[in-house]
Amino acid sequence: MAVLEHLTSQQAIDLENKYGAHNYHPLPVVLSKGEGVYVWDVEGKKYYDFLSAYSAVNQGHCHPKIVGAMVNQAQTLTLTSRAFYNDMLGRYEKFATEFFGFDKLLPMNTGAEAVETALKLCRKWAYEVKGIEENEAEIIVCKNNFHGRTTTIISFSNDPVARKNFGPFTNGFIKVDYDNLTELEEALKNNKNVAGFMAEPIQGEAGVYVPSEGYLAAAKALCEKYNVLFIADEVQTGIARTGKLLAVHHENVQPDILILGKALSGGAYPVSAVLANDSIMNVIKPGNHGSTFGGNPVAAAVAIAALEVVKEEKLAENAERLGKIFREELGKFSEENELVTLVRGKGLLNAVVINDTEDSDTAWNICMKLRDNGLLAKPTHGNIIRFAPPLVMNEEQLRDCIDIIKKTIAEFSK
Ligand code: IF1
Repeated sequence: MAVLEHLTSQQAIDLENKYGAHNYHPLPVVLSKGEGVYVWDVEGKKYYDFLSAYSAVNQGHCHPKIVGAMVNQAQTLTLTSRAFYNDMLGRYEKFATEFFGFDKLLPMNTGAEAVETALKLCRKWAYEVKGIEENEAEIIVCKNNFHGRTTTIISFSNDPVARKNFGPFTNGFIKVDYDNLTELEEALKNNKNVAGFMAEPIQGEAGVYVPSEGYLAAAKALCEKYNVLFIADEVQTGIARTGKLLAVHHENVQPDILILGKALSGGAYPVSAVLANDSIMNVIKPGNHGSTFGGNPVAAAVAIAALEVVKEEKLAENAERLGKIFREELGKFSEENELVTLVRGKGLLNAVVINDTEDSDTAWNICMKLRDNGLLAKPTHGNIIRFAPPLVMNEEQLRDCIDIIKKTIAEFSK
């Protein structure tokens, strides 16, 4: 078979099953085209995308400005490595640090790499600035976190499927309950070697858990009180997804270290970044950290375009407004449908909790039916369905999707 000849969905699925590692269990749909809020499968069926590649495609599929910037740079200079300077990286670093309000940016590629970078930066700051004894630094994280798939990151995960048989694990992490300030302060008070506290402003994979109002601001204040760095993992919640440029902005919090990924590129290219002020970032010296592709010219061009789109198209404002409609409509629906326990989220990062047991396949079956009805979504853990469309969606499209979701769920009797 010629690599580019047309495939049926089944042929594409069979190829992945035979030649690809089985590290995912995808919904059985084979996509071949994306534009804005829509994707098409290989048979030409059109769908609303309500996952946005886990919030990487906030700007909509194949946004012309982002793709244009990528193609233009790709035809000019793709990669120099950091062994030399290039004319795009400094421009991007200036643009992005001013965009988010930090002194410096360390460019990486994937979210997990940026998380690892933030952890290394935090530890180095603890030894060289705070004065913690070397190799004794502890970083507080939240139970039910998701920060990526590297060995260090799963070391502080409590998801058995993500951890089993991947040991031995990295030490130096303390777990506290999410949205629990008492536990956080206890951990800060009882451990003299705490370097940082890392959290997702909303726990996405755990099921779109929105913390209590004031939690983020109070956590940041506790970090200041105990001279500990507050690290915000905004890989999924950032870039306008929750109705503000960053989810921490709902509480006017500026983290000490900011982690970005996914929609930093609009889903066109792997781009991630760690941002911090000089008092923290300047502990990094030549040779301490790096990456072949980190900060490459294509990533720089794509990220500038992706961030410009966020501002030009007022994506945060749109997410805020449409998210309220989504939660209001699905909230009313949950009052009259026993299968929907509740709806929660911020902006256009929302989840519907299905009234069934953790191990039931109801949520999966609803997503299969949503697929048949022209909308793509996928359950997170157990019985929770995450709904996260591209932020370029308009109200008419959103209301069409709400109708599809309500009609589909109504077809399922408990
Ligand atoms: C998978 C989850 C979402 C993230 C946060 C860092 C990363 C992620 C808050 C790492 C990545 C992705 C990874 C992908 C599915 C998806 C996911 F279901 F896994 F948990 F979104 F919720 N911090 N999340 O959400 O970024 O290295 O992937 O670029 O691994 O299955 P990455």
